[in-house]
Amino acid sequence: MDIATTPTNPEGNPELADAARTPHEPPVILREDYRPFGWLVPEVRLDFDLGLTRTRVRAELTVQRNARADHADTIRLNGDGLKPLSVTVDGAAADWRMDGDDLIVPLREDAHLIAVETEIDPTANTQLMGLYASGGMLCTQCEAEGFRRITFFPDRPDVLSVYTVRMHGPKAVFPILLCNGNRVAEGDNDDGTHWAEWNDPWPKPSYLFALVAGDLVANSKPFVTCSGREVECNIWVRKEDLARTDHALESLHRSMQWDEEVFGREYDLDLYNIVAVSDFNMGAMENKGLNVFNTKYVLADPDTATDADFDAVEGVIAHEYFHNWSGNRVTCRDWFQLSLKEGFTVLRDQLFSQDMRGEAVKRIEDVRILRAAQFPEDAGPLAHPIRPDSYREISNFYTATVYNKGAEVIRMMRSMAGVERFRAGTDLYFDRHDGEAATCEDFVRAIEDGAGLDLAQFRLWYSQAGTPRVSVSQKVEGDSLELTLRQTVPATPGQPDKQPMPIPLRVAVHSRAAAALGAEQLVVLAEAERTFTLPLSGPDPVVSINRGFTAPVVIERALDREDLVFLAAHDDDPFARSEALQELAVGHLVGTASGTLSADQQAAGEAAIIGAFRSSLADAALDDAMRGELMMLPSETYLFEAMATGERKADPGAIHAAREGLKAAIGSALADELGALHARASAVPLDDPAGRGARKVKTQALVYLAAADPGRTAKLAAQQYDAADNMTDRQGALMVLCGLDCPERDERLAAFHARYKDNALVVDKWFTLQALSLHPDVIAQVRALAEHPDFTMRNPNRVRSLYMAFAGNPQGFHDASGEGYRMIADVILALDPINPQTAARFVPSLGRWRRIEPARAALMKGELERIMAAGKLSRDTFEQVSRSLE
Ligand code: 0A1
Ligand code: ZN
Repeated sequence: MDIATTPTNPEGNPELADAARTPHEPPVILREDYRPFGWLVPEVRLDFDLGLTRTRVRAELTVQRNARADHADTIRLNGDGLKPLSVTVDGAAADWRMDGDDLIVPLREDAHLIAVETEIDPTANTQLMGLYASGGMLCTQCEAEGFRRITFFPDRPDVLSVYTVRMHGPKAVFPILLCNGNRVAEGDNDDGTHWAEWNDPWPKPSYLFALVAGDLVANSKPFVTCSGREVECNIWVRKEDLARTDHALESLHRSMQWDEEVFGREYDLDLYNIVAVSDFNMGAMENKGLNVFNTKYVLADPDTATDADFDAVEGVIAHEYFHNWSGNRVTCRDWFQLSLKEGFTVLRDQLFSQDMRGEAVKRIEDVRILRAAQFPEDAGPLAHPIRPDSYREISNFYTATVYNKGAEVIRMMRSMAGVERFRAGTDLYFDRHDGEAATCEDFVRAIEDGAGLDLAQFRLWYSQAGTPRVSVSQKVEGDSLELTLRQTVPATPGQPDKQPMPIPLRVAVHSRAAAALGAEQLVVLAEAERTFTLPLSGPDPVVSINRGFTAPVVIERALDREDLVFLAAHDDDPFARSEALQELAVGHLVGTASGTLSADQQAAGEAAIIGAFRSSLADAALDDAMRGELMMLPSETYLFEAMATGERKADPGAIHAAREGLKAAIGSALADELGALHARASAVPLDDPAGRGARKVKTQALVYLAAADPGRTAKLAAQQYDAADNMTDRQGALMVLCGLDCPERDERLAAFHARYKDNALVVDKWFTLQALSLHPDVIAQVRALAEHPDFTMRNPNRVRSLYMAFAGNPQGFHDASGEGYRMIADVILALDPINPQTAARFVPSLGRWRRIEPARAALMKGELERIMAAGKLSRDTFEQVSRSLE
């Protein structure tokens, strides 16, 4: 069924909606059906009587007729699993009724006060949406539609209210009571309970509401804003975690400063609270003045967190902080506009991290993520535009497309406008829409007006799904180069025909013979085909294209091996250098896996890659952080994408064998150089400014050496493990050991668990390292780990640490027996009744079946059909599985 055309509408005629679906088929919500809500809710008062298994909620809503909406004689208050205990309008019992989960209240006048009481059981809330218990504390998650699990409310982002919240509960259980905004009053009662009242002066949608009650301590440090206001910044954690919060607090301060300097945004409350919780479906949540974070993105010290973990903490802290303007002060009109806040905020956090840690390496990392997560999504059954047109369950649209491609689309506007004009555009956007619930169209118009760009055709990036492919051909004409670019945007579900989109590409024409580098310029390919005339910098021109990855596209071209080697060694754009090496490896590996290379081509390809590796190992001008990037081969997922073009399908077994073969060839040809690199890097102390890069290449060296000589490398990896004074080295060594069949593996795994058994985040690493390993028995090992006393389906981090890691292990997941597929399907079925949001996130791995060779494809599809046949699926899982089978 084509979901985009299913004739159902939740705000429309309920009889029609019900008739159009089977009992298990949730309705489709369409972007074009948006209507303003009939009522404004300028003020909300909430009163919580808190308990872990019983919380009473009394809500008072001041409502006023919305002059901009059609007249309504009722108000629909969304609910999810709630029963109204009492409903009054202006103090008198109301004549309410239920429509499904929603409460319908008749209203006659233009303004009313509605009061509703509900009761909830936070401990029974395993979905972790709404108010739930985690490790003895209470916390909330309301985005996207969790507030309706707390109280009846118009739970949509275009209803903005000022909240006043009173919390009351036993002081011994909940010594700390937090909510959005500022604490305005607090007090103790004689019966061992206490209370606090909070007020948030900034009108906000219900999805930004948050409440936390628990036994917490804070790491605090004030931040003074550019206008001289002091902001109290707190990171709240359990007492035993306090020592690992400095990095998060410093990251928050750096983010606050950066947003003032780079986007002109100042913080707007006197308090900024961040709370870490160990049960959380996602990374973190930007609730106004009270962010709730997964512990994974708060806690870090060198003994328990890797360098990559430190970066992730900094990036997520920044992301949530930046939402205060891009998301909270200017929010989304409806959930179809999600990329308005998410795409923009991802771009902002990427630019921040580039400034903190270096542009080139961060850009390479971000592109790697885009290719690993978003390109496959855009090429599969779940492809959708960054501004989707329909959904059944909005939680399924917190995707790499909305987030990461959304960021790339805004980055393209920035590249076309230039940094200063782009800033004028974002200034205008914030000025124009402050306090509003805006649309993607509002954003584009503000950039057009503020930056002086014509984005008429560019808007197609918001409505068309699919990764454009740009093919390149070239011809020398006198002293110029004629560069012909052709674009196609592939068909995606519901979008068979596409129009050409403006594609900005930074290009330079180098000369191999003269070893000369050409000047860079920006070209914009807006037509299906166009020829650009560019100056030559000498004979033998080599085009460096999509430098810095200006556009999220696939470049198709057949460059000579020698040209790629030249670019890998000499291009002045570091991104383009790494790209050339990737291109070299992709061509060789896909050719090897599909059996299209002659023995000579095979040998020459391998020699070229080894030569390029040797040059980057020897290049004294490179720092280790960049060298580490150049040493990374394309991932197997990315190789699947490259192999599955046209009629050709991806063969996971052949790709895996080709990639492992290349690793072994590199490891044996460069054994001396890699051994020397490992020794040099091992001598760099932890706190040395060069330490991070050194740690990165140290483990990289082990990876190649292990593929070539497992026995010797097991000893070296065990030495690295034993000598480690930080988690980066320890985890790197253990990762390599996990793929080997040797006694060192089991000994170090046991030692690691014994050392960290009380630290949940590190135990997660212990599960992940084994689930991701190259060990031939990985499936049996994962099965055994699921029986380990530390494993539980109730904690999303733990579930992901084992099963999400396994679903991302190409060798195990794509085992020809189909056992990997079965295991993931079993997880989806077991998890769906407990936590549907997390269950549905496993579906895309099976959903890629159409691009995989027929034997495995049949097994994958069979598992999806088995899930579908089980019936009684959540909205989340139903939507993902049904789209994957269409
Ligand atoms: N807005 C958050 C992401 C988020 C979305 C849904 C959630 O529900 C479980 C939680 C968090 C962000 O972009 O950081
Ligand atoms: Zn976000």
